[in-house]
Amino acid sequence: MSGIPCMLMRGGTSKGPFFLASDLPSDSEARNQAILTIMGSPDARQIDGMGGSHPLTSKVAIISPSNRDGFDVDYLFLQVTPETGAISDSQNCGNMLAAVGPFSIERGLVKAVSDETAVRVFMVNSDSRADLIVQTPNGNVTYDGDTRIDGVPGTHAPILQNYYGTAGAQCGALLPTGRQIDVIDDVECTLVDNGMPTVLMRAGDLDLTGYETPEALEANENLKLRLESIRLTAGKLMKLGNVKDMTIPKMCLIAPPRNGGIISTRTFIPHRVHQTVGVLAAASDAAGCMFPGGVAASMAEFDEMNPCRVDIEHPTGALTVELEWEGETIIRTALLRTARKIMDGMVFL
Ligand code: NQM
Repeated sequence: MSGIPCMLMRGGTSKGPFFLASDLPSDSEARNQAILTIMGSPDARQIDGMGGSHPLTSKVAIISPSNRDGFDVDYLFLQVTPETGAISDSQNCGNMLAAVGPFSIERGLVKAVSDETAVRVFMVNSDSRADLIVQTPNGNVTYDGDTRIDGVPGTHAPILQNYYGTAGAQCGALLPTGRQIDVIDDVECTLVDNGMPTVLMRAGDLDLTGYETPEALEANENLKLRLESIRLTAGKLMKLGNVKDMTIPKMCLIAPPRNGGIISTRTFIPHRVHQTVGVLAAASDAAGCMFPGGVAASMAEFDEMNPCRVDIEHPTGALTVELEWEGETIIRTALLRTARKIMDGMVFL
């Protein structure tokens, strides 16, 4: 039996197999069936496949040369839910995106030009653009460097991400309902989409501190039921339709910052709790916190000298996001990630 070429990569705080689209079946049903076999789903332990038994390690990236003007590659992200085997393309993933740069160079889709190489990515899931700067000393990708990101041990080469067109990418507007606050099931929420549809809620309004561990939050069955009810209504208000089987919107509990950031977060993605925070989720959190009439207004703390460069605190540190506003909307979101090639070889069905 012949295998399928596959590179296992860590992108930011996520991990998963990367494929060239041309190495997978072109029919999407056959492709999804192959992906389930490769990941080992449906099965919570994903014991018979490459999946890591958690949404953050049950992710797949599919890359192809881009036919679009001004882009090098197209990036399709698929989220596999380990236990159910649901495969969703409704969300994007900014963590996996970090590894799209080095993968595209390693597979020869983009030629390394100098010590740094730009990779212009069309993000299929959100119909938007990201430019990545990859370290390529002497024309070769390096993963070694001094950059540390919270949630990943050690240091690695930096990958700069610049996102364009994320405001309203999935919901049509940065504030999909046109309001800074919506009340759902008696809980005040700010519904925001700066690349990841997100529902911001004050942890205190749900009788929490907002500093609980992901494990404690996941063990709170009553909370999970309340959040799912809010999420289903929010999905409709955010023009996403019935989100029952979708991994968006993300549910973010906020609390006052404790370590110099603008806000502290705990994010349900949407049923497990993130050990850190998603990249585009952080971009959405940052944007949502800046609305003077939003749920974060009473607790967000900004650096007056640099109000658009903010740290989003999460369970294991913080993620720095820079937002460039033009009037009422955001035209560029920037942040730093790292990535690593873990394995390159063949995967068997
Ligand atoms: O928000 C997890 C992750 C993500 C998504 C999730 C992500 C993003 O951390 O851009 O990166 O929210 O499902 O990989």
